[in-house]
Amino acid sequence: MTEDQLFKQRDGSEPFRFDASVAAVFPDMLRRSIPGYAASIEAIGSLAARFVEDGTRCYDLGCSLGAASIAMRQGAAGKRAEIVAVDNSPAMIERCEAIVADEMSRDSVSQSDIRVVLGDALQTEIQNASMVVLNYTLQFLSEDQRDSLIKRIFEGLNRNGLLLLSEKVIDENPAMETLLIDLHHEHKRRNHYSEMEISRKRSALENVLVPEKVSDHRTRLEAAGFVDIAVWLRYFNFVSIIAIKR
Ligand code: GEK
Repeated sequence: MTEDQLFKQRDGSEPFRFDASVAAVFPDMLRRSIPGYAASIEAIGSLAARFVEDGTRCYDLGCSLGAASIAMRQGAAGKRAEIVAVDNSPAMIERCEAIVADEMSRDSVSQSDIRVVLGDALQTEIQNASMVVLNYTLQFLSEDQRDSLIKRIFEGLNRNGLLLLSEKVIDENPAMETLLIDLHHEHKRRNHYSEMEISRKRSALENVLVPEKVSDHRTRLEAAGFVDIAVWLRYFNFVSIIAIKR
């Protein structure tokens, strides 16, 4: 795994983009930056085993290097579904294609294929879906785009289909928000990011990653039609939510 040293060089004045340098260090970046990331991938596998149905599609929107798609494929082993992995970053998709091809050649037990697509999640047609994953992707869209994507996901899900939505959030309580940010930064320092790297990345992500409150996510999911909604993971200011279409 190549070590993420991006913000040792970059000063954070340029907005964060998912370019080739980010794609090259991405697994290390997520592992050291997002508390609970590994748990989210593990749960995606377990949820796929329960929710993926034969003859349906699964979507991984903002798939990056395909970790969630591979977890879905492994979890859904024995089912024949099509997993559609979409990302609008050419650098991510180029690497994702190679990783997915390798996974499919090594694991021939699973009968589900992963189709890797360079494209915008907002333009992706969602149909006959038993499971949709938005693992830390919605936070990069504008508010209007978030509303319309969640509505389209609801419409494209089959009855009893599952949406998994993971996000960075802000706390309702400003004092707790300060504490949670501080705990997150401490987590990053423990994972060998320096104070300078943390602060530069924070600047680069300003207005690029815009977190909302858990209650905003719940309101949006309910407005789209979801009734059964639960936060299943929270680690500092990172949450993962599951919602089932009834
Ligand atoms: C994982 N889910 O490893 N359409 C498609 N992709 C997009 C869009 C869009 N409109 N906007 C952003 N992206 C992954 C991790 S990373 C999370 C997801 C992070 C893509 C973007 O190119 C990037 O690859 C991904 O969403 C977000 O489980 O870096 O914090």
